Amino acid sequence: MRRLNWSDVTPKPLWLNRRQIIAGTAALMAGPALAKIEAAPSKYSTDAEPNSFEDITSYNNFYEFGTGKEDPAAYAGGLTTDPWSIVIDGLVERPGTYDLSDVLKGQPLEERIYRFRCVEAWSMVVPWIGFQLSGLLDRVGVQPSAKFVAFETLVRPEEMPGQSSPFIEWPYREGLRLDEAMHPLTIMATGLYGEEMPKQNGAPIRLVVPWKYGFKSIKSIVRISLTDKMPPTTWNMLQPSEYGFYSNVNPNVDHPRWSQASERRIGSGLFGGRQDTLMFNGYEAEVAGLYAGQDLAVDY
Ligand SMILES: Nc1nc2c(c(=O)[nH]1)N[C@H]1C(S)=C(S)[C@@H](COP(=O)(O)O)O[C@H]1N2
Ligand SMILES: [Mo]
Repeated sequence: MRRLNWSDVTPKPLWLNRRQIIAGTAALMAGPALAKIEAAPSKYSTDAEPNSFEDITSYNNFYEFGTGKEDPAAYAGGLTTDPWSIVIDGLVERPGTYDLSDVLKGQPLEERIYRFRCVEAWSMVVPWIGFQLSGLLDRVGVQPSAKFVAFETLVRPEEMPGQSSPFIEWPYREGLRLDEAMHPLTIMATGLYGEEMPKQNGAPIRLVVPWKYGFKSIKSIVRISLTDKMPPTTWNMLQPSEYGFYSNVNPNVDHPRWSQASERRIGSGLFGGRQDTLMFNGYEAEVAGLYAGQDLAVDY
C-alpha cells in the first residue's frame, strides 16, 4: 500500500491549523494513538517542507535500541515513559528531582519546524513541539559560575536492548556551552507533528539544537547538570578526532572520513536528492555571533 506523505493530504496553508493536522494524522496513522498536543506556531520555524511523519519515525538514530536505522522504531515501544522525572543539579539555585509535569509547567509550547542534519550527511525537516530550554534554566536558576550544561539519557537495559552492548559507555551524554543552551533556537521537544513524542524520537523529552549535528540533540533526558567545566560527551569520548564538543554544522570542515559539503534529504521523490549543506544548518544569521573570535576548524 502506498503511504501518503503529509503534503499529499494537507495543503500548505493548513499546516499550522491544528484541527487539520490532527484530523489528517489520525486518519493516516496506524498503531497506538498518541496524545495530541496544542502548540502555537513559532516565528523560529523554517518555511522548508517537513518530511513525512513516516520518514521521521522510521529512520532514526537511538543507539540505546540498536545501531540500525530501523531498530528504534522496532524496539523503543517497550520503553516506559510515564512516570518520568529529571534530575536538575550542579550549579543551580533550585536543584532537585522534577517530575516531567513540573518541568513542563509554565513553559509555553510552540510548533517549530526545524532543519535537522545528522553528521552522517542526511537531513530531514521536522515539525517539533517544544519549549525553550532557557525558560527551564531560568526557572531553576543558573548560578553565576555555571558555564556549561550537561545532559544524560536514561539507563535502563531491561527496556533498552542496545545498552547490553558496551560500545557506548552509558549513559549517552551531551553538553552545550551556557550561551548555546540559553539561545532561543535551543528547545526541549516533547512532541512532533502535533503528537506526543514518539518513543523512537526520544520520548518523553529530548533536546533539539538545530544548528548542530544531530547527535547533540540527546533523547529521553533524565538529568541536566550545570557545571563550570566542559562536560564529557558521548561521541567525543568515542572518537575525539572525528567529533568535537561544538559539532556545529559546517560545510567547510569535513569529517575525517567524508565530506560535509552536501546532504541527502530523507524522503524520495518530492524531497529526494542531494543539496548543499548550509553553514550552521541555515541558522547562521541567528547563531554565528556565539562563535565570534573562535576558529571553527579548531573548535569543531
Ligand atoms: N540518547 C540518545 N540520543 C540521541 C542518539 C542516541 O543514539 N541516543 N542519537 C543522536 C543522533 S546521531 C541523531 S542523528 C538524532 C536522531 O534523531 P531522530 O531519530 O529523532 O531523527 O538523535 C540523537 N540523539
Ligand atoms: Mo546523527
